[in-house]
Amino acid sequence: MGLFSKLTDSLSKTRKGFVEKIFDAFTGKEIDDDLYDELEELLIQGDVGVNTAVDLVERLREREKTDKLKYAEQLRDALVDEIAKIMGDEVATLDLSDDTLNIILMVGVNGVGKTTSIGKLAYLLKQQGHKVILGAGDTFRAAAAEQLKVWGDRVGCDVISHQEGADPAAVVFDAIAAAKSRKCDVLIVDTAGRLQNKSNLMNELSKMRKVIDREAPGCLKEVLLVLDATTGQNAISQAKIFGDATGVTGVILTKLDGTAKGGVVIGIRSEFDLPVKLIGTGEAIDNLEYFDAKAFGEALFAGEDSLKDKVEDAVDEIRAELADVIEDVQEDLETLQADITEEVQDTLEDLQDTLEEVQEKAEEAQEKVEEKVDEAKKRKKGFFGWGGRK
Ligand SMILES: Nc1nc2c(ncn2[C@@H]2O[C@H](COP(=O)(O)OP(=O)(O)OP(=O)(O)O)[C@@H](O)[C@H]2O)c(=O)[nH]1
Ligand SMILES: [Mg+2]
Repeated sequence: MGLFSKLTDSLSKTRKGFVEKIFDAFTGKEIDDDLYDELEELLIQGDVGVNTAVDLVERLREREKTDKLKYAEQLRDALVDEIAKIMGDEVATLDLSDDTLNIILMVGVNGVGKTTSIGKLAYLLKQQGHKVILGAGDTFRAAAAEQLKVWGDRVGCDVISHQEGADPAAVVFDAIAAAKSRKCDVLIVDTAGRLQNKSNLMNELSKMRKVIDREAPGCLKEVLLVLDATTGQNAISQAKIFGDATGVTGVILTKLDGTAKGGVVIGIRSEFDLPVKLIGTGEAIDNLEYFDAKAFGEALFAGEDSLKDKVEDAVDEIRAELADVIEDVQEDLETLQADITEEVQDTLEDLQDTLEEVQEKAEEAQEKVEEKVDEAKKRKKGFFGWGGRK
């Protein structure tokens, strides 16, 4: 299955729950304030965020005026356009350098998919030729390091870990040393998603950053905020909190496969300066992709036809119907022709029969006449022979 179809597949819930609802609202209606209200409501429900929903409706009201739109279906095409403008058309990349160690820090609240995404990212980078090592910076949760080791085994890369409850900054210190001595060019560090409170979490993250700045200056290339798409609006508020406090450079949006809330990508894109760099589309090792805005937009609206497509489809349908009618008429004509030919043939045959009969009758009559003539001749002969003239 190609990348595009895999993405299309994983966005099927969003398409059904969000895109189709919006497009249904546009069917067979006139453009009026009620339609705009309904659309705004649906966009908010689809988790694009209130500001983005309001912004999109504003853009559409403008488009209605400038493009002189009349029908709801035309507005729908304009919506697809405007969303594409928000999404842009670049394909995300990670900001990695060829000459230094590249450190990637994964942050985000518990359960969003940090550890899983590290495993998948390690696999992706290994495929691209990088030598990857992992640091188990989540020392808060008992099974966290074990979970990362399972991923390390699966991908085939080393994992540096300490005991549960150890200082994560010390893990980072050791992981940097190991990365250098083992000549790895990428170190991905896992972090805890849950601590006693938010300020503890933020302090711990900044302590880890300090160690990186001291031990490997300039090597922290990405701080990736992992957000769970299924949480919709929560993901957007987490982006606000983490983005301000931890110097986040980009977002990994996970679990897009299991949610109808894929519209959240549009919200993150339009409301923050944060690029969505990677998206998680399943639990398997290869279910992580660089975010391709255009492919995402196309996959989101895959199967949803524009007004132009609809007109073209209708014309095609009429053409096909006409062709059917012509074919039927042709068939009827052929049958008619065959019927007539058969009838003419029958009539000809009948005529022939009649002719033959007439002929027979004529022959019979002839024979009879001849017989009569013969008889008469004989009688005449007898008459003269019997006492006739001497
Ligand atoms: N369907 C789906 N599930 C995912 C995806 N990414 C992660 N998960 C699942 O989400 C659950 C939590 O993932 P983890 O990687 O443990 O999350 P975490 O952020 O490390 O959680 P903590 O360590 O508790 O902070 C696991 O069951 C993963 O399999 C995804 O893209 N799609
Ligand atoms: Mg984890």
